Amino acid sequence: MNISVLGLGYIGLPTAAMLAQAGHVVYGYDVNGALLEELRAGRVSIGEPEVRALTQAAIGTGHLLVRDVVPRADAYIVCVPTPTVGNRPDLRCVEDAAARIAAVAPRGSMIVLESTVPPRTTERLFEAAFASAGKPIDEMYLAHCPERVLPGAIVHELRNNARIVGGRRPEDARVVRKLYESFCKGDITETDCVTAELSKVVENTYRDVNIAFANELALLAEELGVDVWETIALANRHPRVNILAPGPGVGGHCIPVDPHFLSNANPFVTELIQTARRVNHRMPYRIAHRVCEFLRGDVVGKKVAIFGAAYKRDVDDARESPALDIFALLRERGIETTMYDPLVRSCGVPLASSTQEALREADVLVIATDHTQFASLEPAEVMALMRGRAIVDARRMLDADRWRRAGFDLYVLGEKPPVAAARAAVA
Ligand code: SAJ
Repeated sequence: MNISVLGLGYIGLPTAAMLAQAGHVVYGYDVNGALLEELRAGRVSIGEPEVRALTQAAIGTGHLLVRDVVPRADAYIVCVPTPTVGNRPDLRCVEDAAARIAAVAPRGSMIVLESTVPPRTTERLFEAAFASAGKPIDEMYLAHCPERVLPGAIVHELRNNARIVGGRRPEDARVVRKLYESFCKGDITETDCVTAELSKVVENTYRDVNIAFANELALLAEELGVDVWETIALANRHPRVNILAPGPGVGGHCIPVDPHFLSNANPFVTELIQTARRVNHRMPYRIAHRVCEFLRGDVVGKKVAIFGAAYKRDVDDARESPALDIFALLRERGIETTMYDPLVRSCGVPLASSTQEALREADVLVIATDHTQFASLEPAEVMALMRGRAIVDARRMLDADRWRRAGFDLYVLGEKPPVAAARAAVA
């Protein structure tokens, strides 16, 4: 089959490469000309190592071809961003993709929207685009097949995850399912468009609500002097309980965004969803507050080092990262703050180039992201560089006993305080 993939980002590029590997001829299109140039030259600078390898192989075999315009094809797969602006969905990229497809799609072609969208978006936008182009949408096969891959394991999940194909009509789902069967080993379930749209947004909202519950428990457990991590581990031994982990907030381009698609649909019946969002949104404030407690309000001349800019462990992506919020909050309070992340290349704030540079003369170290690399930090080396002895571990990543034995004063989110430890670590 000839397939046009629109949007060559975190989802579109590996999907295009996977389709090419499955034997299709894939045309990759993106509005970012610089990205197209890079790909044309065989350079793949975005994505995880497995994604880069798969893409390079697909370009090498000639099955993945980069195009400046959307070509005619048997199938179109849309993987463009759907952000929120002021908590409201911004669907301009989907509208643009729909117009480009409507201009070229021959009769009988398949159109699949993978981008996460508010319920009822797929049919509404594509029907409008085809009406504007003067083409009957009934002659196309239209479906929403939401992407579900976990950043950090994209290639594996693209190949193995179960998929939902929501067709505009039952036959649309049936036809599109065949395309996905050509590269996806997971179960594929057919449904209608709006159910597929809703189920995707619900998956991410469920996770947001679950994490908010864990975060609320962490703060409550601190008040009660109980360890939330032990409490959650014990509760999760119940066969029907699965509470996620507390942390400094919820980042990434999906989970903090998608619940707004539901609360926008009806603000009056989505109170739980909105509250969960607020609980998670305020976590960076709690972490910044803990830092200020260590500094005892005296911020003049003080320095804080934040380790981790990425929104979660072992990814290079800092979109919506709570670490950036903590950074901004500390800076707003007049505290000199540096940030270090071995994986993130750019995130809108200057990053220190080494652990040494970030830690030198720091009064407080904040662990905002639990990158595997940070596990090898040595207390003695950190102590030799820092001026203070205070650590805020928002991920419970460090071996607290070991660091305390080495002389550090640690605050660990949700941990039972060791003793009413005098927070005298900052000189
Ligand atoms: N987080 C916690 N506690 C946890 C788990 C996560 O605080 O127990 C935080 C992370 O640190 C991170 C944020 O939540 O800041 C989101 O991370 P994540 O790993 O939960 O999710 P994403 O955004 O990387 O990927 C999610 C996935 N959705 C679900 O698991 C339901 C993925 O499968 C989706 O494809 C992806 O969103 C998407 O693109 O929609």
